[in-house]
Amino acid sequence: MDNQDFATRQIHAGSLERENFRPLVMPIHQSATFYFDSVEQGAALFAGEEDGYFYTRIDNPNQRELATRLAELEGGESGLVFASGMGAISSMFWSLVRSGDHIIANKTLYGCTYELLYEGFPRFNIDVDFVDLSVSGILEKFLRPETRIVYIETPANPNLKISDINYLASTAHTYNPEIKVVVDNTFATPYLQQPLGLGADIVVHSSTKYLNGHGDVVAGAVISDAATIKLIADNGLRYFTGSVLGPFECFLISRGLKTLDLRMEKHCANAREVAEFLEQDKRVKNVNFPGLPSHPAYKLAQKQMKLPGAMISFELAGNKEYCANFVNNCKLCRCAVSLGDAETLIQHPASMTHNSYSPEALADAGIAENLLRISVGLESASDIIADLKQALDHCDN
Ligand code: 7XF
Repeated sequence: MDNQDFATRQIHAGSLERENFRPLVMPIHQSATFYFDSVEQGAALFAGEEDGYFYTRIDNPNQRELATRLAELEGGESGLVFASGMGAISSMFWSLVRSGDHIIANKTLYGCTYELLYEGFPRFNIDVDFVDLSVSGILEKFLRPETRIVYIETPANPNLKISDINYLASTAHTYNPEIKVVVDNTFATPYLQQPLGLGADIVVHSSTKYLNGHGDVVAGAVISDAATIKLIADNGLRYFTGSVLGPFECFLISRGLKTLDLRMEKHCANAREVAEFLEQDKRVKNVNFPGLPSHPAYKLAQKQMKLPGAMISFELAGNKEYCANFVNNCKLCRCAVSLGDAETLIQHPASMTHNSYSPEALADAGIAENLLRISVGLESASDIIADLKQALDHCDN
């Protein structure tokens, strides 16, 4: 080293062997590339003849550990992590569909997923039917030989409709075992609901939400059988989207995941209290929360989910301006999109998360202009309720 130039030494001096530490927590492998022992070893890695890391768009220890943990929690063979929920969803779709295929999707979906299916895929001669898949006995009417994917969110964003995963999976697979039934499990998380165990083939996530839980990361995940995940890794992630999750984001999500059960229990307990408060207030027209006996799928939610979750949507007995006035007067509850954070967040789906829907499509999906959505946080339930109550009182004056 002594006789090397400054420019060389500032890069190489003091380099430690990389494999001899034993940290308890997985370190952040913030490296784009990994060096080979030899040309032959590099070639073997590229050819898939040897397991290991060579480039972070393909694999990285932080990605692999997080994906493996998520797969384990969802009861799947294998997993992949992505730079966003949309990265996960689009990488999954692009890997599985081709021109001429048909997709059956739930009518109620997060706005950008809807846009991908409504605006994006028809450009590539992929036909999509939007169906209210919470209705029992409806799927049979839309299945056809070209159907490749059945896609749902349950509970659905933002109206909290529940679809029967077991019924949808068995109906689709009886018609054609090759059909992939895909469930966006973002609202429930694997702590509350495990779609693969109910017969679904693929689970997708926006890990931005409860999985990370702290509102400081945008990320996504897909979990499925090993062959499907390999296909999505080799196609969707590697060259269709390149939507790779950075090692630091993996680290943060792995950290958040350690408390998923504790957070979900508190989120859900708080949400039940908030939903009960909203339902008894005359200024609230109706409340969508799978944990209320008034929810149309109350029984199914009990069967399919460990707890009813912590997302609530509700219509106020007033117009859009009344709703805006209410939200503008919330103090503790922040007006923001996203969900699953420690902070309680409230937003107006028709103009925010679901503004990609036309007014007709909003009405068809039951997303009224006076519908608000609340992601109940981890604060004290009584403080959240007091804030909502004072904002409602304010609207009356
Ligand atoms: O790409 P993202 O990590 O934002 O995830 C997209 C996504 C996928 N599935 C569901 C059920 C989602 O809710 C989302 C994102 N939803 C946020 C929300 O509804 O507040 C997006 C804020 S515009």
